[in-house]
Amino acid sequence: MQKLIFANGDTMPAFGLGTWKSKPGEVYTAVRDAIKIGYLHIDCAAIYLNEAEIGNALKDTFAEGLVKREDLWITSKLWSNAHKKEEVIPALKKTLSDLQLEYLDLYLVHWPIAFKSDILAPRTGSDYITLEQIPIIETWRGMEDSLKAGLTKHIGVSNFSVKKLKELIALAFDKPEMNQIELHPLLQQKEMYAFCKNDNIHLTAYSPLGSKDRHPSLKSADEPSLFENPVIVSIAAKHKATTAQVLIQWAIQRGTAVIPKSINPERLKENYDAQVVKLTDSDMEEIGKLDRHYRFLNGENWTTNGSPYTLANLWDE
Ligand code: NDP
Ligand code: 1BO
Repeated sequence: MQKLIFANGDTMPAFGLGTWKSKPGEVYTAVRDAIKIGYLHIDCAAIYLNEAEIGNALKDTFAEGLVKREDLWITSKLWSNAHKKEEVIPALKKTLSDLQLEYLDLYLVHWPIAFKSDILAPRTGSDYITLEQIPIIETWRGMEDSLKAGLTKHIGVSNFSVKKLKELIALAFDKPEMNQIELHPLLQQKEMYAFCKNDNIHLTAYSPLGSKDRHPSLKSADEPSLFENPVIVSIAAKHKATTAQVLIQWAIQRGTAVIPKSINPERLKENYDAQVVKLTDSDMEEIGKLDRHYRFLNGENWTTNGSPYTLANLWDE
């Protein structure tokens, strides 16, 4: 399995399991099936509201002796209602308690967007807190404290622009080691990719298959389908692979981590087996031409009903 190497020598399996939208009642089996197949990296988040069930799956898997804690890479994310410095460690401790773990491998600031502490999903402008009121560096000091306390081995961010990364790096004592962002052939983020490569920040590709099970309120009309893209379809046919496998292996061959979500045992195996598909330089070049800066998760949901956030100040583009 391809690995991403961190500055201290720790290695993160490039291929992992996404768990957003995997409901309690589904995610226990999905995580157990995945680990039986060979998955060693699970992507979690407090806001997925399923960490307690993932914790049960991990506990039972460890008890069976299938894998040891140190064999797995577990990521989780700080939700936007705990951005005050003093809220970070309690939020991480809740995640650890739900996951029944002593430590995370990686803890990420989920979005560069803040809400009031009692808000899970903002409805009106007054539910939000601006980044002027709680600057990212304040949240980051809490992340640095959680690293110092040994509650996580690495810290990073998610959905950050190059501009926000630069501002954070300028003030951070401990640099972010990861930016988890939407990445797939229609959104290749080449400037971000080059910046992160140069600054030794790893990238994780989320929604690598186009996130088709998102709630309709998060979908745009006439979304393109990665699965029906003729270039991907034809490369898949050439390799006797599936389109999902080509999408996953494209991310791995780019040197990023990739975390496709599935709760279906056949698709979990299919996605895992993507790692044996080898794309040629010319396949990578053809896919490289598909970029159209198309976001499936475009962030519009954070910008309505009087929110102080806009697409321009979220993505800085
Ligand atoms: P994905 O792009 O992984 O797509 C998931 C969808 O694809 C589901 O409907 C799944 O269905 C289906 N699917 C999975 N495998 C296959 C296959 N081989 N063939 C056909 N369909 C397939 O979407 P996500 O948005 O879930 O992204 C992946 C993960 O990234 C998330 O689960 C989460 O962990 C992370 N993420 C992080 C974000 C962030 O803000 N940091 C934002 C978005 C995602 P089924 O389950 O039935 O197989
Ligand atoms: C609001 C979507 C979060 C997925 O990680």
